[in-house]
Amino acid sequence: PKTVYLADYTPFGFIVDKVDLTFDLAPNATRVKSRIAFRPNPDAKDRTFFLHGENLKLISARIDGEPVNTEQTDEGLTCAVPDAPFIWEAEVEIDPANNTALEGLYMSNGMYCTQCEAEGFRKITYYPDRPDVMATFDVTINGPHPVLLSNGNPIETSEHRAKWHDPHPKPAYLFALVAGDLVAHSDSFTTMSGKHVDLNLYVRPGDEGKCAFGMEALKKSMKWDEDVYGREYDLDLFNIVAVDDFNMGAMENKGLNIFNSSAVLASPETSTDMNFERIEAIIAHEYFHNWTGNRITCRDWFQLCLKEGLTVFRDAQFTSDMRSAPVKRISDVIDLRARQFPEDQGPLAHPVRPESFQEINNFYTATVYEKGAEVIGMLKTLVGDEAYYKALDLYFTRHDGDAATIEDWLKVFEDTTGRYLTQFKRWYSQAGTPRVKVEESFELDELTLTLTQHTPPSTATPDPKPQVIPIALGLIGPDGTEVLETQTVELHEETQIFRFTSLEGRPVPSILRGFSAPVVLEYDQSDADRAHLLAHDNDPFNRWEAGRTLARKALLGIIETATPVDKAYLDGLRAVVTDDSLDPAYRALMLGLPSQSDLANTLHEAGKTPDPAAIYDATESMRDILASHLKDDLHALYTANQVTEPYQPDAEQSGKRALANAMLSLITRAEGAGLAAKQYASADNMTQQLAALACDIRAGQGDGMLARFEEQWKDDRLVMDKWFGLQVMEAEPEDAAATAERLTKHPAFNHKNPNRFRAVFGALAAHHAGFHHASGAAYTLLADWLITLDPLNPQTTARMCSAFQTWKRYDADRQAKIKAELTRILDTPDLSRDTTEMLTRIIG
Ligand code: BAL
Ligand code: ZN
Repeated sequence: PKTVYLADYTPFGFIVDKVDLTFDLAPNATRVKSRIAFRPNPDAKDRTFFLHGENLKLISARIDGEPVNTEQTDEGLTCAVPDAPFIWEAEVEIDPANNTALEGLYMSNGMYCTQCEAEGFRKITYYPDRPDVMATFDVTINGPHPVLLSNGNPIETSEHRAKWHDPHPKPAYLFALVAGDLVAHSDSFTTMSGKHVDLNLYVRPGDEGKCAFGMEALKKSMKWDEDVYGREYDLDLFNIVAVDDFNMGAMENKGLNIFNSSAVLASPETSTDMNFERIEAIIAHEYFHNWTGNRITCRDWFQLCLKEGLTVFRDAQFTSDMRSAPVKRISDVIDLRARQFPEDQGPLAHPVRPESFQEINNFYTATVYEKGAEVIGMLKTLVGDEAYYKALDLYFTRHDGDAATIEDWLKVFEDTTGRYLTQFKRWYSQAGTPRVKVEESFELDELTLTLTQHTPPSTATPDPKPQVIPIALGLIGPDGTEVLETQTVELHEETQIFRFTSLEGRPVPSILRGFSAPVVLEYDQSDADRAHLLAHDNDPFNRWEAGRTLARKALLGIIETATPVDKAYLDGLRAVVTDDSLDPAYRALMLGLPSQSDLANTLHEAGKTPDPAAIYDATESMRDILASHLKDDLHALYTANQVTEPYQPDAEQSGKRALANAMLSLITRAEGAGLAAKQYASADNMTQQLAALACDIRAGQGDGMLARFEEQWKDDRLVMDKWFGLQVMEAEPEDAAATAERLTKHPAFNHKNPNRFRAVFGALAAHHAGFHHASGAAYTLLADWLITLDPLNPQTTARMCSAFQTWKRYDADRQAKIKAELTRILDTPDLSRDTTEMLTRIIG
């Protein structure tokens, strides 16, 4: 496959002023007529007229009304064009019913829908399918469907025909079309300047009852973006459509967002509290793209983080405002460490702004999204809130309507603050997670902290240079009071020394508060100091972090030397968990243990070979120890955190349910599944029902309850995804692969549906001890299914390959088994570009 380089960017030779599209829908033979106004681009040197196009049957092509001869390849076509403005007209035929890749125009349960980001539009018609080509679109849809939607505002709707006009110039990746037998949940929003906007959430008949929460989330997002960023919506209409077959979570098409049904449909009976929170965040994310992504888009796909990092950062701010800021921050860091750190520290490492790719779909990664958002957070910390919002205002004013770059983005900050961001820019250009070593000394009344940064080299960045790292820190005195409020020091040299004087007695440093930078802190703080922070740190993130670090040490002690868990840690944890002045959601987070994959990584970094079975056993015994240490509190906390009011998916109630369910899990360990059965029987919401089912399976009681659950929910595809996933997640390690294999034979398993495929195989990959069971059965099973799925859906196949990205952590036998499977997949004839690129990088 061909590699594309950032350095090779050149503008397209033509400007597109206007696009007219007409669709005559038919499942196997949809006709797409395009009429596109081109003119030479004065800023471009190269005037090659190349239009992308894939899997298209060309029926006719004309320029200024005259038929033209074209030269076609698998990737597009060229032809001779006038050296003056001209009209290109083409008619192509496509086959949406057989489009299992879910890119371009495809069908899902009888409905037509599109996914064009990043390069799907070229599967709909011939076009310069690149984000810097922006044009206004008029779209006519002919088809026998009650609902016919496209971007922008409707200008004509009659039976079997609709015409849409989108006045905002946009790149083709934001094009969308939906046609089907759908019902709308409708509402409206009045913008800050008094403009009325119609809002519709379109779903399949039967799903009407699952729309209210998403609609409220949309209205809250619209209001929040006005209040916090001064951004107003710009069309008369905002439509969202839910679709069952979708590769991603959702897509921000202009005025017509298309959502994976799992990312929008919600009801208390069928969705967990976590589902509700995720839906609220994704709705916000896609809505926020209207300004950060659509009005200001990316010049080329290397700039993807320009819209994604910023929009993730904005949705995180939104969730923090709607819910609990500390809980959101801790959850995001858990997620970052689980998904982004392994990527940044393994063979798939790439900068937040990559410099080359073969298949751009492989770069919708945790690095571009989540590390991209962390970079924005650091920038905001470094320049301060006021300058941040001033810079954002300038960004919106200066670049509205542009296809912009990271250089444009940083320039608005430089112009606003007068500060050079040359070194800061390394966060965009260097791969790898920086490590910051902390050395501490105290003499008389002075504390000295020596901070040293080091980023391990990678293939993507063989010679990393020091970065600008904002380190928020505070000091906690011997009596537990804060003696230095949070201040942010900037580490930009390799080593810097920071001194704090006039201290009465040695304080305990609380470093990297709020996780102020996405780095690994190498700080050999004593257990006593960490216990002090667990008891007293007034930075909620670092208080949690102290507990987390102690838990990690305790687990490693069990794994490596069978060391009994330190009672001081258990007492400290108990004090936090039983402290009713603390948010229950926070206390539930405190009880969470570092993941088994995280422990494997810690051992690997220490030069040891992780044994997944030993890690699993240690985690299990740690949970038994927690159950035993907290045994006098479990029932009281379970009871105290029962919600008696009607179900609400808000932060307060979901926090209580999280803590009560953490208690239920420990109670089940100590006493068997009796209370779980009781909770299951009385649950009126999915959060409690599913938690009870998980406890029941873990206690080995699963079959009766699982069968009842299946009987109750067999017609609800989103709930059945949970049923599939949970069985794999809760399987004993030696049974995980067999459980997944058994589930693939279930009549409701459908590998063509990404949600169902991920329910089973995402769960298998996440089951550390099950996936890495010494038999290698899970490796073989996953490889078999990746080979099966690749010709149908390369994008979902390639993403799932990342299950193997940490393979070099493990012993020689496991490595050999994995390598054999990766090679077997790579040897498959006609393997997609997506999967080939991923596996080649992973094998290294
Ligand atoms: N742009 C792809 C989906 C998302 O990040 O919103
Ligand atoms: Zn996004």
